[in-house]
Parts: sequence; structure tokens; C-alpha cells
Amino acid sequence: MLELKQSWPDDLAAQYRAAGYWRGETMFGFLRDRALRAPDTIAVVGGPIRWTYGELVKRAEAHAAGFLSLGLVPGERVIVQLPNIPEFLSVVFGLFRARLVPVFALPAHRATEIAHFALKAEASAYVVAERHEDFDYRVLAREVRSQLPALRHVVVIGEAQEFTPLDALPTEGVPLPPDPPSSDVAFLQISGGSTGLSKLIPRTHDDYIYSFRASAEICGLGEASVYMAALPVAHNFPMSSPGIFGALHAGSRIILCPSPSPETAFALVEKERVTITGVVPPLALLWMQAAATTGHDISSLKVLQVGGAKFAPEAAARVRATLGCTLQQVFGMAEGLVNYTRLDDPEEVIVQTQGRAISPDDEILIVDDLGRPVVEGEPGLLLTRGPYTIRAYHNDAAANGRSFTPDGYYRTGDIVSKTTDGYLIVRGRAGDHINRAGEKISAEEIEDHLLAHPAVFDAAVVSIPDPYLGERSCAFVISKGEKPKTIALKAFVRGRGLAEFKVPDQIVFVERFETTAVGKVSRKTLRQNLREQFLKQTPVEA
Ligand code: OOB
Repeated sequence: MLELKQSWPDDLAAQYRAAGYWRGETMFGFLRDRALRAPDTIAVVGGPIRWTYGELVKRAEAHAAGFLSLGLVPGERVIVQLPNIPEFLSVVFGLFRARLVPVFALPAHRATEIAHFALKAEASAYVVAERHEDFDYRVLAREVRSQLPALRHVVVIGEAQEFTPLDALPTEGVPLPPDPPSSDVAFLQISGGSTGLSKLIPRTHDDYIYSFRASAEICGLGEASVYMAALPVAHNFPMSSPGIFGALHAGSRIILCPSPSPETAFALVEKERVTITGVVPPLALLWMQAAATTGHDISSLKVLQVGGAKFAPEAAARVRATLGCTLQQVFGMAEGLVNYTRLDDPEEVIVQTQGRAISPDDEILIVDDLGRPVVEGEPGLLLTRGPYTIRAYHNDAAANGRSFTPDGYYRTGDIVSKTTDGYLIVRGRAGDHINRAGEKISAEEIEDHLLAHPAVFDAAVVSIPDPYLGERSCAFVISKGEKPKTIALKAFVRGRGLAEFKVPDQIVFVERFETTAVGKVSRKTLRQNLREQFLKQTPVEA
């Protein structure tokens, strides 16, 4: 098994410790400390369940014993694919307690993605809930296991069929290991996947805890705060910006919302007196529209965070009037850097910018294509390094070569400009992914799936501006032989075992792709040209 590593140069690590960013806290340790201080405070609410901090810790310890009783040993990787249910927390903190390493998959991921994560991480176990939103995860687990016998255990929350029910695992009698060093990798996050398949992001206890503790401070979280997770909690935004972990660190209450529809979310805001939540721009639009006619009292909501994709200033300007709360723009990435507008920033800053970095030691460089710093205020490529931005992906030398500069900056692929106050404005991006309502889709990954179809000669996938999703995906396809039906081609891609959001929204058949006199144009230029031609012919609706 490959060792999990994430490290910073010694002098910087010493600096981050001296500055008090890295305090030696661990993922399980911080929760245990909270529970010692306030055992009877409610930590998490989901469906009919309400667990106190004390109960959550007890359950996590019981699960830790259960996982170790299966023969898993500290350091082994466990794929966790759970929806917004309280067991997400008890399982994940149980894994932390056992020094097992969660790999966070989204509920939307399917066999191809799970198998890829399992292979790359060399995972030995997989935890799912029996069903969620009419999808049976046992069917998925069966498919993945048949491809990957190394995935020794499948643990199911609910009716387990041939797998291991979480409930049946022993809850004691297995010695638990001592706390890990805080510089250890605590878990693997999944990258948005701008090129090819998603990469695995090793985050340490030190760096991640710093990011969500500081985020909780920026967001004013405290014991009286009620944080609602409306997006899938496995995503970095609702997990740590400040997310469920930041809320627990601050001693707040977490409400797990099963679906982000305004109906469900507003009812929970009213019932649980939610004070802060986070959404992606398309949901913010939907919520603003629904607020006009809702019968629910959402006046407890003080802060609406919006991030994951660019929130148009015109929409941002309407948040306060329609939802009666402060907007906070959040521009972050699972690799590290997160920027926030501050709650007391002038309205213009909140509406027009994507915020400024968490840490005084976040280093931000904005450069041109040749890596030279641009003139202040001008747009350029965003490079960053700092106390919670990774220096390397796990088990992916090629991606590391592309994604990090020799002096350790992460190439975000985002094109931004910076105001004189250090606030970033996202202008676009250099990479070829599609940001579909905050879900990142790699053009290359989808092209490869399309090319696997016998009637596809070539394919180029591009992003098209979309009034609701922000961007949607459009596949330009050259067929060979008989042209397949659009619906059949979409079904084919879906059938390859992919998250539904990756199935092209639109397919356009073309006769050929443009080449230049000197030969083939680059994929990048080809995608750009196709997008431009398409937009000329099909103006985007307002
Ligand atoms: C968040 O994380 P990821 O890893 O799914 O995606 C990161 C990418 C960024 O590089 C950028 O391209 C885009 O998503 N993005 C935004 C944005 N927030 C993220 N683009 C424009 N405006 C924004 N506000 O998406 C993420 C992680 C933590 C907190 C928030 C979002």
C-alpha cells in the first residue's frame, strides 16, 4: 500500500505552527474535546435523529471498534459514499478514531468513478447507505466489488443483503489506537477533475482543521449557531467552509437537509431556526424565487453562502432583499485555498467579488501564460500556496507535474483579478472543464467515454453558458457509419457507470472538426472554436 503523504517545506511548517495555524489538533480529538466540554449539547439533527456531542462521540467510538473488528488496520483506506444523514458523521469520525482513512465519494458517483477512487486509493472497504433518492447503493456496491476484489468489505447502513450491516458490527472489545500525529493525512478528498479523471487530495489533520476553524471564525459561528448542510456533505464546501466540521469545531448545531429544494430546505430552516447555510448559484436563484411565495418563516437565516461557481453580481445584489439575510460569496477548491467575502464587508464588495483568502499566509500569485506576474488589477492565472493548500495529489505523478509549480504553488486553472484590498474576482478559467451548477466535469473524461461508442469517430465536449446551470455540457460528435440517436448516445454514456451530471446535456452532430493548414488544431483550440461557432448560431437566452 502506497504511503499517504502531504508535507510542506520544514521552514514553512515551522512558520505555520508558530503562527498558531497548526495546533496539533486531530479530527477525532477536536470532537472529543467538544464533547467533554458540552456533552449534552445537540450536535446533529437529521430526519428523526438528534444526537448530542456526547452521543456522537460514543457512536463514533463504537463504529471505530466495529471497523477494526473486520480486520482493517490503521492506515487502510475506506470509501465513504453517504448522503446527508447523521451516520455520515458517526461513520467518518469512527474511521478517524480507528485511524482508517476515509475517501469521500459523492452520492452521485457511480461504478466507474468509485472503482477509480478505490484503485487509486487502494481502498479495502466501502461504506454506503442502502438507498438514497430511489437509488440502490447495494447494486452499485455489487458491481464495484465484482471489478475489485481488493475491496474486501462493504458496510451498509440499513438492510445489507449479502454485505455487512453497520449495526451488526461489534461496538466494543477491540482496542482503539492512540491519536495520530496531526501532520498525518486524515482523509482523501476528490478533486473536481479538470483534466481526465478525478484526483485524490490528501489533507492532513493540521491543515484541514486550520481551514475550517478559521472559516468558522470568519462566518461568526458559535454555540448559538445552527448550520444547515443543504449540499451533499462529502463536498468540500459544506464539509469545511465552514461546513459541518467547522460547525462542530465551534460547538454549533448541524442540520442535515436531505435535499436542497426550497420546499424541503425552507421547512427545515423554519423548524430548526437555521442561522447559516451554503448553496451553489443555481440553487440561490431558485431559493430567491421561492422566497417570494413561501409560507415558511425563514427569518432565522442570517447568512446565505454562495459558492462553487460564479454568482452573477445581478443575482448577488438581490439576496438581501429577497431572503432577508447577508450574502457571503465563497470561492474555494478542494485542494485548499478558500476565499470569503466578510460578513461586514460593504455591500458592493459582497456583490461584486468572490472574497479574500482565509489566511494572512495564503500566498496568491496572478500570472500570465508565461508565468510572469500581471499588472495589479489585471486578470491572470491564479497560483496559490499556503497553510492549507496541498503540495501534491496522491498517486498521480503526471497530475502533480502539471498542477504544481516547482516552488510548490498549486495551479488553480482559474482566471482571476485582484482588487487593491486583496479581494479576488473570478473572470473565467484556463482549463477545459465544465462547471455545471458547481459540479466540475472534465471534457476529456467525457470525450473518452463517447469515443468508446462504436458509431463515434471523434468527440469534443465544451461548456455552453446556461441561464440556470451557469454552464451546461455540449458534446460535438462526428459519427462513423450510421448516426446514433442522441438519446441512445446519452444512455450509452450513462451506461458506462458515470454520475448523472456528467451525461452531456446536449449532443450536436457535425460533419468534421476544423483543421489548420499545418494539421490538427489542439483540443483546446478545437473546443474553443466549436463553442464560439455554436454561440454565434445559437444566442444564449437571457
Ligand atoms: C469548490 O471546490 P471544487 O474543488 O469542487 O471546485 C473548485 C473550483 C475552483 O477552482 C473554481 O473553478 C470553481 O470551482 N469555483 C468558483 C467559485 N467557487 C468555486 N468559481 C467562481 N466563483 C466561485 N465562488 O467548488 C468549493 C470548495 C470550497 C468552498 C467553496 C467551493
